[in-house]
Amino acid sequence: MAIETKRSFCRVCHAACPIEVDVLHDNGQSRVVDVRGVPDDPLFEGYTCIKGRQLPAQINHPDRLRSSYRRESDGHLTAIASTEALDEIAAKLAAIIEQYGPRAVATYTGTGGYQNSCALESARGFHKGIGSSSFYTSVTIDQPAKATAPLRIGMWEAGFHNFRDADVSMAVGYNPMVSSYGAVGGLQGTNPFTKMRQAKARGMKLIVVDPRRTEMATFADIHLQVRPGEDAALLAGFLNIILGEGLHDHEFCDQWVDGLDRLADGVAPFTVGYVADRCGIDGDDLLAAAHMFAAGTRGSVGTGTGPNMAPNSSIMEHLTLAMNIVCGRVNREGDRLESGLFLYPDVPKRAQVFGARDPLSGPAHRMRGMRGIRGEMLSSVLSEEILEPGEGQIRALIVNGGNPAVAFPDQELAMRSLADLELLVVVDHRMTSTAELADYVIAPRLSLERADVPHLMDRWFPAPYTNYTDITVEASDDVLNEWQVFHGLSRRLGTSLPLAGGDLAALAAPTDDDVIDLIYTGSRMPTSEVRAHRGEIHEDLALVVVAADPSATARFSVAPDDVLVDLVTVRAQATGAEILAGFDPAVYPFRLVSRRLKAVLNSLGTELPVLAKKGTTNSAYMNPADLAELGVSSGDLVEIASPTGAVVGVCEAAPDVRRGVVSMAHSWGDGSLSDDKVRDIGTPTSRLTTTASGYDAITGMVVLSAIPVSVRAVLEPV
Ligand SMILES: Nc1nc2c(c(=O)[nH]1)N[C@H]1C(S)=C(S)[C@@H](COP(=O)(O)OP(=O)(O)OC[C@H]3O[C@@H](n4cnc5c(=O)[nH]c(N)nc54)[C@H](O)[C@@H]3O)O[C@H]1N2
Ligand SMILES: Nc1nc2c(c(=O)[nH]1)N[C@H]1C(S)=C(S)[C@@H](COP(=O)(O)OP(=O)(O)OC[C@H]3O[C@@H](n4cnc5c(=O)[nH]c(N)nc54)[C@H](O)[C@@H]3O)O[C@H]1N2
Ligand code: SF4
Ligand SMILES: [Mo]
Repeated sequence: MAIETKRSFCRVCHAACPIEVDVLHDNGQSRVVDVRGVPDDPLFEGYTCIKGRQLPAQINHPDRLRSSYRRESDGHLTAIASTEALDEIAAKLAAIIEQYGPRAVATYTGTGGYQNSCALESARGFHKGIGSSSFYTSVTIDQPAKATAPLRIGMWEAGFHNFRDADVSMAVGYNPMVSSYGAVGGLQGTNPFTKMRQAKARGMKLIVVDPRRTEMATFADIHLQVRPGEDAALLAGFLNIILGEGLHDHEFCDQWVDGLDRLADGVAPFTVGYVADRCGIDGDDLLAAAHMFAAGTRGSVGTGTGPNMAPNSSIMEHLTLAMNIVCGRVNREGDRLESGLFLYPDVPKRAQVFGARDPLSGPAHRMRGMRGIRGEMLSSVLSEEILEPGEGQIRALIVNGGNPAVAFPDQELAMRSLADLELLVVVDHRMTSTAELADYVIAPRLSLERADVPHLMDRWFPAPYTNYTDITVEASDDVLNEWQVFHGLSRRLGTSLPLAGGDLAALAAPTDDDVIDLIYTGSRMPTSEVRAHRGEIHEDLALVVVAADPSATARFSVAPDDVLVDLVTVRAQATGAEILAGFDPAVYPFRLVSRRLKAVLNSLGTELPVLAKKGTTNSAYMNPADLAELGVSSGDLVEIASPTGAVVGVCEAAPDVRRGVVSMAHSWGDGSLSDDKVRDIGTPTSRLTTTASGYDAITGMVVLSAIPVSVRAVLEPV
């Protein structure tokens, strides 16, 4: 028996915290027994969270799926070899492509797939090979306006100001202390509490806009505890103050911005009194926050899932970018960028605008005139693409580390569509509500069984930092890295799987490292060098902004016609909730907002004993005064109803939640569409959401936060 300690990084969420892993070697068998942070890591300084520290429990879990399964005609699942599963799936895909064409084959890469640097790109390559545009990911039910808003307004090649040297930072609806997510230019989840304390110590001012007094808001100089769903009006109000008082960066705007006067006119009706009233905040606080932001010299405003899931998300994101632009919060020549962007091509970062373009340029959906974004189709439309007969109907779906049965909008519709498929393949290590509907389940290698690079954080690390992990422990079961699924299918179908460096399908038996090399071919730092620099900051390789091309003429477009129309539309609403059909303010006085919980990652977590101790239900957190008015106490059941659905939740008094707000995590419960077991498994808030109204005209994003709801006590027993 011997214990070997290895370095790796956690991939439960995107944050990629470096870890030390103890592997016990005993009788030819290897087992992960402990995981800790790495105290001498220069960026994370030992930081990990409770989820990451449960990696041994996850990898060794008795219920973990360790082989592939096939659904038999009597409905039960039989364990089969993965090669047999891939043979049968490939044969079915070939028949579906033959009968309906390649568009009928879709994949959906969810949050689980996203944590593997090889999963997403191999799925994308698989689609290119078979010629199917039906490529879906969780991005389009997360914050799709982040991809489209910069197209509509234009981009600054060198990006907005960073957090590390900001003298003011404004966070609209994100909470990195729990989520590890940070808006671009915001606090990233690499040791967030320490980094926030350091920023405050150097005098940074913080403005937080959130209906909840979040862990982040406790550090704020000004916390605008807004009524949810009115952020577009709020940001228009900020711009009205800034432009009205001439607090913007005149010189920068003269050189780089088109439409400033039109924007000023467009936001003029969003007066302090109007906005304060609509958002339920104090007008003086709004003025103080706008002055505080404008008085800064460095630092930016960024948004998270809260406002991006709320009504009016595209115009909200546009106004956020516009605030940074008019205040000139862009990196100038000679400025240093935070991250090193080592895994992506070495493109010089110039101090100039990349002009606006049509955000609606992706492949067409068959519904509502929607279009995909940057080569991806919209997950908010996937259920309808499955159910709607006719040419292009989706008949086969490969779910790659996702759980649409509880995560997709309109749970009833999502369940019906999953059941309607001719072929559903789920790659997951757990028997999720989605896997329960699958024709085939393929068990994946888990993170410590894969080689990887931190492909998401490479763009977001607040320092030019690289990391890499080998396979920490060899998997002993018949489990596959996600790329092996797509590689195996492509080879059986005889199609290519193009990656940046060549065709993966041309290789008979590639390794994880071969795949990483093919995906990141042409990267700023060659993968061979990345492998040699694990957990290192490269100050000497920091990206420094270069001068604009003297011939650069592109300018930001802050007030195109459609933005002005959007502003008129928002101003005409009494509340953002109006965009949902069936909304009646008298019937639905509350707003249900999304949130993240420390111990779980969307639907992942409570299968692990330590995490289950943190709670087995997604409590409906509400202000104690609201509970008192409803005549309920913590632990009581409440029925929460929106215009299109209802759930039963367990309420919990939370003084940090604004009155009139229900703060509840998503993707809990199961596919049963009932809440008999709500105390044990929670309930999916997706049942309260709809794809039929309120969706964003550009991104198709549906309202997943600031959902208008009624709340009433439920008499037990349920
Ligand atoms: N109402 C409402 N709906 C929402 C949201 C909300 O706030 N409110 N949030 C939205 C957002 S932001 C997102 S991202 C989506 C989430 O939607 P999904 O990504 O579809 O849901 P998850 O529960 O994260 O599913 C991830 C799955 O990956 C599996 N998994 C974990 N590790 C691995 C691995 O290594 N390999 C494989 N193959 N699988 C693995 C897990 O077991 C889990 O079942 O939900 C969206 N839906
Ligand atoms: N521990 C943990 N970490 C996670 C996840 C998890 O489930 N658990 N999920 C991961 C995923 S998939 C994602 S996308 C990221 C998301 O990362 P974040 O965007 O940081 O997500 P949250 O922590 O939910 O923060 C959203 C905040 O928005 C607020 N909010 C809700 N509605 C509104 C609104 O209408 N207006 C305003 N201004 N605020 C509003 C909520 O109160 C909440 O504090 O987190 C990732 N990290
Ligand atoms: S924040 Fe937690 S779950 Fe995410 S990578 Fe770090 S340790 Fe893992
Ligand atoms: Mo997400």
